[in-house]
Amino acid sequence: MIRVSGPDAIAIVTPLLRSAIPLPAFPSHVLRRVGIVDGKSGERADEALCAVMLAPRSYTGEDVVELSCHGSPALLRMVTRWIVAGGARLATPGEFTRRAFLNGRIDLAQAEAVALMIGARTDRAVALAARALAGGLADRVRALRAALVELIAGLEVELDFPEERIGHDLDRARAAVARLRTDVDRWAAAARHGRVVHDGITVALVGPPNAGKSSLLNALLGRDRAIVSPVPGTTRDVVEGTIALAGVPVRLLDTAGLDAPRDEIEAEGIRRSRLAMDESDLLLVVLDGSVSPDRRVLSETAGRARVVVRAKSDLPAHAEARALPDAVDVCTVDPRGVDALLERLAQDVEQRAAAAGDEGGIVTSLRQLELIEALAGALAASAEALHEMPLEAALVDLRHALRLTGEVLGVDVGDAVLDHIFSTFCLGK
Ligand SMILES: Nc1nc2c(ncn2[C@@H]2O[C@H](COP(=O)(O)OP(=O)(O)O)[C@@H](O)[C@H]2O)c(=O)[nH]1
Ligand SMILES: [Mg+2]
Repeated sequence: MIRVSGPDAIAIVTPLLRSAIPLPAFPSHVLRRVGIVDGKSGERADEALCAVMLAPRSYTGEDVVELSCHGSPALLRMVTRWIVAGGARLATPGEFTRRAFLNGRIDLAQAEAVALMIGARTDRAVALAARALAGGLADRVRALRAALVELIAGLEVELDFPEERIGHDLDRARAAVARLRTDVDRWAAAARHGRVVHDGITVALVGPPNAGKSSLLNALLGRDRAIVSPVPGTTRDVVEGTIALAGVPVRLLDTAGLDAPRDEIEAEGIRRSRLAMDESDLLLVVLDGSVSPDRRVLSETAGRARVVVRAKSDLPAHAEARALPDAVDVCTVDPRGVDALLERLAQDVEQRAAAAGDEGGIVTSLRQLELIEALAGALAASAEALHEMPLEAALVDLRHALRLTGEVLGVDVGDAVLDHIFSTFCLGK
C-alpha cells in the first residue's frame, strides 16, 4: 500500500490515476477501483484500489490518499517514484504517526502504542498493545493529571489564604496523594509485567558437554536447529530459537557448555556461553542424569534463576543425579519427554508476565515506563513532604509529577524526544 498525506496529496496523485470520476471528486472514505498510469507516457502500470480520506478525518489528520497496488516491490518502487516526481517526498520512519500526534489525532502514549503493536510477537503481546492503542494508559494518565491539577490548585489556595481555609485541608490532600500513589505503583508493576510479555525472556541452556543441551533445544523448538552428536564439544557457537510460552516469546540459547577448552575455538565457544548466561533471565542447567552430576556447573549457577534439568531420563539414573532436589526429568527420544519441562517453564514465564491485579495488563514503551516510575517517586516524595515540611516542598514534588504526566502524553515534549521515539518506527507507519 502506498500512502500519501498532506494538503497536496490529492493533486499529486491525480495525474497518475484513470477512473470513472476524477480523484478530486472521490467521496471521502470510499474504496474505488482505479488504473494507475505512468504520468509521462500514459501507459497503464497497475489496477489498484484507492481511497481518499479528507482532513481532518484521517490517520494523520491531513488529506490522505491510499493506493493498494499489487504487491510487487518493483511496481511499488515505480509508482512511489512517480508520486515523488509529482512533488511528494518519502516519509521518514514513523512520520505518519508523528503527524497524527502533531495534529492532535492521538496522544504520544498512543503513538508509542503503534510501535508496540508493530513489534508484538505473540497473541498476548498483541492484546496488550491493542489496549494501549485504545488509550488504556493515556486515559489513566489524563485522569491522574486532572487530579493533580486539582490538588495543586487546592494547596496553592491554602498557601495564599491560610486564614480563610477555603482550599483543601491537609488531611484531604494527604489522602488524595496516597490514593494516587497506590494507582501509579500498580501501573508501574503492571507495566513491568507488560514489558515481559512484549520483550519476552531469554533462557540459556548451560551444562557440561554431552549432557543433552542441543537435543533439548531441538526438542523444545520442535525442529532440528542445533547439531547433536556424541562427540563432546560439537556445539561451539551459541545457537538460538524462539518459542511462545504462556503467550510470551521465549528466546532459547543453546551454548557450548562450560568445560575446560581443548582448543582455541572451544575457548571462544565457552566465552560466548558465559555471555549468553549473563544476558539470560533464566538458566536451564542441563545435566546428564545417567552420570554423576557436574558440581562445578551447579555451584557456578547457584545464585541465578535456574531450572535444573536431568536429561536422558530414559537411561538408568545415577544415584547422585536422582538425589538432585527439584530437578525436572527430560528425555528427548520420547516425544512427550519435554512436556514436564515446558509446563515448568510456562509457570515461570506466567509469574514474570502476570498481569498485576485488576489493572489487567499494561504495556508501555521503555520511555513511558521510566516516566511512570519517576511519577511514583515524585508522588512518594510529595506524600512525605505533606507530613513534614512546609507546603511549598510538597507543591514542588506535585508540580514535578504533573510535568511527568505531561511527558507521558506528549504535552510540550521537544523535537529531540519525538525524533528519538519515531526513529524506532519502520517506514510507512
Ligand atoms: N538416551 C538418550 N540420549 C540422549 C538424549 N538426549 C541426548 N542424547 C544423546 O547425548 C549425546 C549428546 O547430546 P547433545 O544434545 O549433543 O549434547 P550437548 O553436548 O549437551 O549439546 C548425543 O549422542 C545424543 O544423542 C536422551 O534423552 N536420551
Ligand atoms: Mg551441544
